[in-house]
Amino acid sequence: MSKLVKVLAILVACIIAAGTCEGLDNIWDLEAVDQYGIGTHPKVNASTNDPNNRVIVEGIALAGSSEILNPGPPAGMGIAYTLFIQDDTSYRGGIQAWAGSWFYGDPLWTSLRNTDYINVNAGDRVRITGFLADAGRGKVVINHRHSNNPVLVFTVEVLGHPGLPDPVFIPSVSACNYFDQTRAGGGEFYQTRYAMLHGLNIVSGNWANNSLLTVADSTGSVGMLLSLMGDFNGKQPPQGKLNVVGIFDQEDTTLPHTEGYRLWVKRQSDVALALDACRQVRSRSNGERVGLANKVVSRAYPGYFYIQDAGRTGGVRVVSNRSVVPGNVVCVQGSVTSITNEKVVTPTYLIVNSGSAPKPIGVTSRELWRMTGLDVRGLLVRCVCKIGVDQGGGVYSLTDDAGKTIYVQTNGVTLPSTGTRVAIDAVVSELNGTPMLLLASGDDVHTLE
Ligand SMILES: [Ca+2]
Repeated sequence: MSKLVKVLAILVACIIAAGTCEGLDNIWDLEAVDQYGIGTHPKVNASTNDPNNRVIVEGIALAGSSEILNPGPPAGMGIAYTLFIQDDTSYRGGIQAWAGSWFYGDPLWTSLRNTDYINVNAGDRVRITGFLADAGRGKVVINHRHSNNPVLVFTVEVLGHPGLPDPVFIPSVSACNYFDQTRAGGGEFYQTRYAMLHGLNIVSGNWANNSLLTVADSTGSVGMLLSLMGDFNGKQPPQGKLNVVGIFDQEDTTLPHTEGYRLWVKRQSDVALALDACRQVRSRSNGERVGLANKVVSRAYPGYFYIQDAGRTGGVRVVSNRSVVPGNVVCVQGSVTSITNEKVVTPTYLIVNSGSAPKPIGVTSRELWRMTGLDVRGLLVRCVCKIGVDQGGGVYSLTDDAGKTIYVQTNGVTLPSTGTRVAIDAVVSELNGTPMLLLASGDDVHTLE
């Protein structure tokens, strides 16, 4: 579903729910900061004697209530409940809610875990009602003001389960590791949003649960916090640069609160090997997790599409039912699998942005058979050839001026009659070592004579 359709759907849902959205606070507005990174919204640290100072926010939980901190019950030191929710009606805004069990003790904590600080799954749409605070760590949160007063308890309700949002792609570390009070960019823009960074090296820190590492690319460094409740212990990160998805967060306990940005990573499977080029997927093992950034969709087919490097050096198949069109710019994190010996990527995370449709590279059957040293597999090509004969299963043979036979999978497109000279635009795949053009549309068959 496109962002616009999503927004419209939510608006319609609000209207149907007759006023449910009325009185909702805008998360982005609640997170406004001054030059010191201190929350400026009037309800930040406002008197809890006035129930009207409560805020009501709705958004998508970016992690389950047991994925970041251990919420118990029972109560105990370090047993805490936290949620990060992201606004799903705009491209910006997220807020954290937090409660510490040791302020309550049992049986109150156990009771509250059933009534207010309830279990939530990642991807749940939730509503949180409570008081707003700036706890002096660089962000405005909903919490209980570190009190056991029942009036200050915030309430979490689950409204549905639309699933996790696509992460936002942060183009470089330098785009997120600085403070900008206006929030036009920098850490404040990305704070409490689901985000992807690509091409990170580990500078320092241990690979373990609850460990804060420093990671960097050529533009700068930033924190990366491995979740206390993650599965990092005893594992190693991929050997090479990293592609990572997590919750963008800030923890800066000293004034000004303008540093301490970090990506809070939930689990090992959200960390992948960052690849530069699509063709590098071919040398990875099945099951390995890889990430590719800013690749261009060449053609889309039922159930999959191809992406290629902007410089047209190679391409790879992405197995997905997501609606994409040629020219979409894609960032993907997923696992490597094989389909008839072709290495493909099945995404866990997929980010789709707009762009310009790529032009095909002209080839002959010599390039398609890799007789010239060029490797055009996975790329959008144009091949001038004559239509051959039906091989069954939607496959036709083709011959070109270089004389070699190649094949095209028509995918339901009706070809001109045998012997017709055509230029075919298609992505190059292969079947059992034989070059196979994958036709996406009748518009890609140009009759020449
Ligand atoms: Ca902040």
